[in-house]
Amino acid sequence: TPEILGPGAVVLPGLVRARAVDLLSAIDDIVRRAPLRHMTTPGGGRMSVGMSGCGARVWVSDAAGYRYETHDPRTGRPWPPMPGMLQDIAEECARKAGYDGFTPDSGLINRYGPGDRMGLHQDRDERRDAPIVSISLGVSAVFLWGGMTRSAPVRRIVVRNGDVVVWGGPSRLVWHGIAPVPHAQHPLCGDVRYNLTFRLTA
Ligand code: MD5
Ligand code: FE
Repeated sequence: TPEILGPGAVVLPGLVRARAVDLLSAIDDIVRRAPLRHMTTPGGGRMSVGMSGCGARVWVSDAAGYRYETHDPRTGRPWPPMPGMLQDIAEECARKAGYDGFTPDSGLINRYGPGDRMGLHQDRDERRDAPIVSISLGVSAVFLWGGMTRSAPVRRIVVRNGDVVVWGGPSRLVWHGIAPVPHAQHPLCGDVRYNLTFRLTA
């Protein structure tokens, strides 16, 4: 039973849970070729989340700012291509949320260890006329769903292994984040939470 978060924003609980093992093995393949790393923010902070990705372009952050890059700055190589399975799952998730024909060109991987978090932010660096599909794997976390301004009230939504969140349209620029991930164990991931987000960047 989908839950509506707001206009254009939907939670699809457990939609990909039966495919979690395949998704985690796709993540493993990608991070073997493009290792997870802690990016630096323009303000000089170190992100607690480990990041990598696949597809034509992947989001990076460093002292110069936020942007999408075609090559992994750490290896100098192009990012691993997006596996067809991931492309297909992202398209299916978007369709079930009411967005037909979503063809992401970027798959971002976020890895959260115990206590890691992502502060409230907006995703402003990619196409805003396309939705974002987010898949949660491993340890449960609390997703922070704010409003159109930084100071709007925040809803707390538990996201579990296999849950999918899709948002676009009027909700595309909603402020959001992830509360510190609890010290917990998941049979497939140990004490780790992974988030996969699919976006259109060009
Ligand atoms: C995560 N990732 O679980 C979080 C939340 C990110 C990011 O925020 O930018 O990689 S995934 C849910 C999400 C992502 C992007 C936008 C919105 C929600 N939203 O507008 O509500 O690692
Ligand atoms: Fe985000």
